Formats: sequence, structure tokens, C-alpha cells
Amino acid sequence: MWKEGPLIIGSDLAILLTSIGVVAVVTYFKKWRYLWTEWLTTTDHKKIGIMYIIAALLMLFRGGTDALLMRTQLALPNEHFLSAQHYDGIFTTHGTIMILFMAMPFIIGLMNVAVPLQIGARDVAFPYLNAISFWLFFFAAMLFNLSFVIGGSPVAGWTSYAPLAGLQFSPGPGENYYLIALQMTGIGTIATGVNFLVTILKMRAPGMKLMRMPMFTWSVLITSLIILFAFPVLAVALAMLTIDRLFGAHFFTVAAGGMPMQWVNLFWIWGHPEVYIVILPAFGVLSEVVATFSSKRLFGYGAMVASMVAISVLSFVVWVHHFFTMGAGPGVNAFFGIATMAIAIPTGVKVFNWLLTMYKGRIRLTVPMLWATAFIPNFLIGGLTGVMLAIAPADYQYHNSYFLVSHFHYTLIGGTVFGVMSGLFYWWPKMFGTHLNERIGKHAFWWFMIGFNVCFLPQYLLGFEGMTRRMYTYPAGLGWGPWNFISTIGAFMQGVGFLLIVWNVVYSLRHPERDLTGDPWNGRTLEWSLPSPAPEYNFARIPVVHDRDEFWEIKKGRVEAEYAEELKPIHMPNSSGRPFILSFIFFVAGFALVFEIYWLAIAALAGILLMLLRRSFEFDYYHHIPVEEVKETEAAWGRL
Ligand code: HEM
Ligand SMILES: [Cu+2]
Repeated sequence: MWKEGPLIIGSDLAILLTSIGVVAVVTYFKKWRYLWTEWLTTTDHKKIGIMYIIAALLMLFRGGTDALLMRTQLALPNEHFLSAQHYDGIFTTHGTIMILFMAMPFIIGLMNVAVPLQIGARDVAFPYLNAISFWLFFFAAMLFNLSFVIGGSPVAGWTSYAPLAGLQFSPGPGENYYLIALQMTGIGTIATGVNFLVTILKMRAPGMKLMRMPMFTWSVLITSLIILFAFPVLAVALAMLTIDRLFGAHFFTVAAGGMPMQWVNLFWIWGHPEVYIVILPAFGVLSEVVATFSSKRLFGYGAMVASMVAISVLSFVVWVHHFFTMGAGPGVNAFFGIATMAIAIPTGVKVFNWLLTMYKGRIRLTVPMLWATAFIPNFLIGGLTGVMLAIAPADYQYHNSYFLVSHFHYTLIGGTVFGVMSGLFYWWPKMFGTHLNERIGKHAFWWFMIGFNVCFLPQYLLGFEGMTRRMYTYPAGLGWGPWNFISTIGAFMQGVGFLLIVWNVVYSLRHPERDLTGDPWNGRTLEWSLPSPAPEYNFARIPVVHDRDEFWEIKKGRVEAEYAEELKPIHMPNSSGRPFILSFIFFVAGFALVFEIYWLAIAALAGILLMLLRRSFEFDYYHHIPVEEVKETEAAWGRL
């Protein structure tokens, strides 16, 4: 690894120094105990949500740095800033990190922050499991990032197609990192799916029928179902490729009777639903934000729910559109092409519902609303180019070109990233009890939003002109230079936008502007009826729900606040260090498997089993918060 040039050594040094710096700062301010008791061992969904989002932002930085390196390399023809091998490693880690370690935790973080508060619950159904999900994701992300420092990155693309990802063409530990890290985070995600499914089905406040749930909660319910059906497929595919690589099986090698196309099918049977897992909750955020800042009831609630259900079903019957060129024949391609186009219908319904929610509303263009409003046209461009790609014969032309690269960035950035940014700014006061600065927020938004279009619009043209994806450099004289140069400028503008978002956070820490009302946006749903940040137990008394926009209706005097119970001691889950330790042992097992150190892997796996056994014999993992303490906390907010 030390042979690979000053860039790598520099980055390794930077990582080392940053790590030492973090440890030194925590030690200097004597914050270890605080970190351990308040954060690393917490089972509180609000804190777990915040940790997910911090990790996601860190990964956005890492993935974004990868992106800027690639765009620098592509800015001019015949560049040699990066070697071909490096470029391969960078687009592989960029894609993998952005999807699995940035978009996913961002979405799951917002789910954690908002869902229990929206449905009148005190936590998720399985708080301890929730902590395990988080730490499995976190240590998986660390394991994946370690590939950069020890042993080398995976280079077979985020899709990791066999046979390229097999032992013959990808020797060394890089690809193992991919397989093991994804397996680890996938286990956590499946647990999250179970957790939120049960939470939403079983823990809603009395009176909150399914058709009274806030739209974000609806989107999370449907997403949890998709997770449960999709992620096991990924787990199986990863396990098969791992067995091929580590133990010499031949699931995916033709020479020994295996079938590489089987990987491609399994990957996308998970992969397509996966893109809906990261977009449906963004739709949910948008529905909340658009209604709140238009000061209107969400238009077409029933149609919104129905279209999300339709999308979730369709998302499982379109996967072949990722490889029309495999040559399955016109019948198969026609089926999958038409199924893909059909998704445009429920998606269009949602777009019209958002527009009609805004129509004649009193619109407030706050930062969350800016991101939400920009989502609509940008995601539309992504969606419509998706319909173009779904025309199978035409896809023979677009396939794996920059047209595709631009298409999926329009959905993943214009959709998911804009959606989670909207959600982050929207729920920020609820998470931290302070406001982000609106002026800096607006600057950040415009830099990002304009930069995004400057970066990716030209890539559609590059696709038409024949530039293919995963191309590390290109000759002069094809006319691709100018568009690529413009695209790179746009990428750096997004970098400025990101830095402004970080600056906004720092600025707001230095000049805190407290939110004392708990309801800074004049919100409609239950989370805004609580103080910011919500107390540990969320609701001192569980409310009874009468309306979709319960809190709004209470404020308008059309509904009277009602509680399901008198004040009584509140039953809360204990903190525990075990989810952290368990996941760390997973990390050790993962590291051992990556480098095929079997004695260590077996020892660590035995350790995991012991931890699970130990947990089965643990009986008191709850405590009660006495009424007096609840009264005091509420009184400090001037409540009760
Ligand atoms: C500043 C914003 C971004 C820029 C400038 C950027 C740029 C790039 C570039 C240059 C490539 C490689 C294209 C190629 O050579 O084939 C790429 C690939 C990719 N990007 Fe991004 N990207 C950005 C954000 C994102 C985000 C937010 C996501 C996901 C949430 C994402 C997901 C992907 C994926 C999945 C690939 C494909 C990797 C592969 O081919 O294996 N990107 N991006
Ligand atoms: Cu797809």
C-alpha cells in the first residue's frame, strides 16, 4: 500500500492524524464517560437517529471526496492525475459508500428521529436491537473504509459483478471487504426493517388508525416491508460470492459449471427495491414538509398511500431493466420495460399531489421547503430519463453510458439527497432544540442545487456522444472535453454547498438560537406538540388521536387534546454497552474473514454466540422513571 504514491500516503497520514486528534480532544475535555454513557450505550431512538445522521454526513464527506477526485481526473482529456487502477477503486468505494453507508443511514436516521414521535410512542418496539442495528452499520462502515488503509480497495464496481469480482480477476482482500462489510450492515438493516414494521403496526397511540398516520410514517412502514423482502436476497448473494472466494466454490464461475448471470440477477432483485428503500422515505419527508410550509392539509392522502403501495409492489418486478443487453429476448425485455414505465404512473400521482398541496397554500420558502421544492423538478428529470432507459431497444444505446450515470444521480441526489436534506433541516430543531441559520442554509442550498445541475446535465449529452461509464480517461478530439470540464466545475460547486452546510452547523453551535416553543414551523403532526428536544420518554402521557393532522387541529381548536392515561411511572429501556461490544466483535470477525485469518474469525464468531446467549439470560433491562421526575421535567418546560 505504501507504493501507491504520495496521494495515498497523504490520505493515510490524514486519517491517522485525525484519529489521534479525535482521541486527544475527547481526552482533553474529559468526555469519555459522557460519550460512553450518553451515546455509545444509548438505546434511545432519538440519540441513535442523531448518530446515524452524523455517520451519514461523515460518509457523504468521504464519498464526496471520492467524487471530486474522479471529476478532477475527468476534467480534461488524457489526464494522469489518477491511474486506471485507482480510478476503479474510487468509483467502487464512491458508489458503495454513497448507497449503503450514506443514503441508507441518513434515511434510517430520520426514521429513528421522527417515527416514534409522530405516532405517539416512547421508543421503537425493540430499542436494544435498534442499537445493534446502528453499531453493526457503524462498524461495517469502518471496516469498509479500512480497505483504503490496509490491503487495498475493492475495484469491481459497486455492483460487484461476477466474474470480475471473483478470485481470478480480483485477487487480494479488496473484494472481501466489500462482501463482509455489506453483509454486516445488511444484517443490521434487516433488523431495522423488523423493528419499524412492529413499531408502526403495534405502537401507535390510541385512535391513530392506519389512515390517520402521518405520511412519513406511512412511507417508513412500506419501506420496512421492502427491506424485509429485498435484503435477504442480498445476504444470500453476498454469502454465495464469499463462499466462492474464500472456500473455492463455483456458484458464479462458468468454467466449473457456475453462472455469473445469477449474481447479476440476485444483485438487482435486491438492488432495484433498494433504490426505492432510499427514495420512499424521501417522498415521505417531502409530503410532511410541503404540507407544513404550505399551511395546508396534504392533498390526496389516500392516493399517496395507494401509490406508495403500488410502487413497492412494482419495485420487485423491474430488476431486469438493469441488464436488457444481457439478451434475454424481446418478450422478457418487453415485460420488464413496461413494468418499469408503469412506475411512472404512481410517481406522477405523488408529484401532482405535492403540487396541489402547494396550490393556493400560504407558502413559506424556508430552507427545508427550498430543498423540497427543488426535489420535484430534479427528481422529475431523473424519473423521465429513467422512462427513456426503460425502452429496451433504446437502452442498447444508453446502457452504461454517461446518460445512465446522469440518470441515477438525478434520482439519488435530486431525489434522495434533496429529500434527506429537507428532512434534516426540518427536524433539526426537534433533534437539538436549536435552529440552523436560514441565511447560510439558503446559500448552501443554492450552491448545491445549481452545482448539481451544472455537474450532471452535461453528462446526458456526454452519454449521447458515446462516453461510457467507468472510463478513467478519454482522448482529446472527441469533443467530450468541454462538457466534462463544465461538469467538474459543477461537482466542486456542490462541494462548496456541502462545506456551507457544515459551516451552518458550526455557526449554529457557536450562536445557538434556542427553540423554546417545540413548534418552530407551525407543524401539523404530533412531534411538534413536544418540547425541543423531546424528553427521554417523549410523551409524559400518551395522547389519543382524532385526526390526521392532530396537532394542527388542536391548535385550531377543532379537536380537544385528550390523553389515554393519567401520569404514571414510565417504563423505559436501560442503556447497554453490549450492542457496541457485540458489533465490535463482528468487526473483528469481519476483519479476520477479509484476511482469511480463520482462527481469529472462529474465536470472534464464538464470542458473538456467547454474547447472544448472555443476552438470553438477561431479564431486567427496563427501568421506571418516577412520576415526580416526569413532573419536574415537564414543569421545566412549563407543561402539565
Ligand atoms: C457531489 C456529488 C457527486 C458527484 C460529483 C458524483 C460523481 C460520480 C462519478 C464521477 C462517478 C463515476 C462515473 C463513472 O466513471 O462511471 C459516480 C458513480 C456513482 N455514483 Fe456518484 N457522485 C456524486 C454523488 C453521489 C451520490 C449522492 C450517490 C448515491 C446516493 C452516488 C452514487 C453513485 C453510484 C452508485 C455510482 C456508480 C459506481 C459504479 O459505477 O460502481 N453518487 N459518481
Ligand atoms: Cu432499477
